[in-house]
Amino acid sequence: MDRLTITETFAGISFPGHLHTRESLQLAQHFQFQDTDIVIATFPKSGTTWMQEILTLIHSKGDSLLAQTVPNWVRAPWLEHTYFRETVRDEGGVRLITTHLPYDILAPALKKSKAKVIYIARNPKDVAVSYYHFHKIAKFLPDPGTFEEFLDKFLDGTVHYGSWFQHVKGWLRHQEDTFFYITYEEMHMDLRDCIERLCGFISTSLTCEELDNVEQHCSFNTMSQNKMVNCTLISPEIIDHSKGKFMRKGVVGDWKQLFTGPLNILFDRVYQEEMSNCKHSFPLAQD
Ligand code: PPS
Repeated sequence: MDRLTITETFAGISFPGHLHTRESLQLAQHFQFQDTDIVIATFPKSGTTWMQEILTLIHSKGDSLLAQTVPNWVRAPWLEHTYFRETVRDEGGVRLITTHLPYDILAPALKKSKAKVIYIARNPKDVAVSYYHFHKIAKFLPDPGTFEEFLDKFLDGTVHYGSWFQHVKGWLRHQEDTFFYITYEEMHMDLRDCIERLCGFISTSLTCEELDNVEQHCSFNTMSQNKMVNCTLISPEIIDHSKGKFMRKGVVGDWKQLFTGPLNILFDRVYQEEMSNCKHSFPLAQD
C-alpha cells in the first residue's frame, strides 16, 4: 500500500493513510479482545518499541532468538494498521497487541474483555522533539516545517494521532486492575525494576540470569543494532534512512536542545491548562 500523502480522518483525529484506512480503524474499534491479550498503548514516540522488546524478551525468558529474527510489528502488531488482521494470531495463548489509538475509540471493545493494558507515557516535551525528528525521516508523515510550527500543531492536538494531552488523560481513566501505567523515564532510570514489576503484572517469574538477559537485550545499544526493531528493514521509499535514525538518541531531556525559552513558557502554560483537571500526578513537563 502506498498512500504516502493521504491523511485519514477518524473520530476527528488525523492518521497517516499509508498505515491506516477507514476500514482498518473501524476494525480496530470493534476488535474482539481475548482475556489473555496484552495491549501496549502509547502516544507515538513514548517508548512503544522498547515495551514491545521488553515483553517479547520476558515471554521468551530472556532468549533473544525471537527478538532477533521476527520484526516487532509481527511480534506485537499495531491493532489499527491495515496489515493487522492478517498478522494477529487467532489461536489461544498470549498475544501482544500494540496501539496508538486514543482510549475513547477503544474503551467499549476493551471493556468487554479482561485484556491487560500497559500504558507508557513520556515527558511530552521529549515526545514532541522525538516526533518532530521522526517526521523528517518518515515519508508517510507530513512535512513538519520548523520546530515552532510543529510544536504549535502538537499543542493544538492536530498532529497525526491527535492530542498528547487527551491521549494520556483518556488512558488514565482506564483504572481497572488489568491496567499498568509506567513512564519512559522510569524505564530509563531503573530498567531492571520496571522489568520485575512488569513480570509481576503479567504473572511471570524469571530467574536472575533471565532478568539479566532481558535487561541486556533491551538496552538502547543492543536495540539500535537489532534490525528487527530499528526500522532499517523498512524501504527508503518509506523511511529516509539518510536523514536520521529511528533509534535516534534514547535519552531523557533532549527537549532542551530544541525548546527556546519562549517555547518552553508556552508549553508549560498549555500543559497547566490541559492537565489541571487530571487527577493523576504527572509532573513530567517540568523535568
Ligand atoms: S513509535 O514510532 O511510536 O513506535 O516510536 P516509539 O517506539 O514509541 O518511540 C521511539 C523513541 O523511543 C526511543 N527508544 C529507546 N530509548 C531508550 N532505550 C531504549 N531501549 C529505546 N528503544 C527505543 C527511541 O530512540 C525514540 O526516542 P528518541 O528520543 O527519538 O531517541
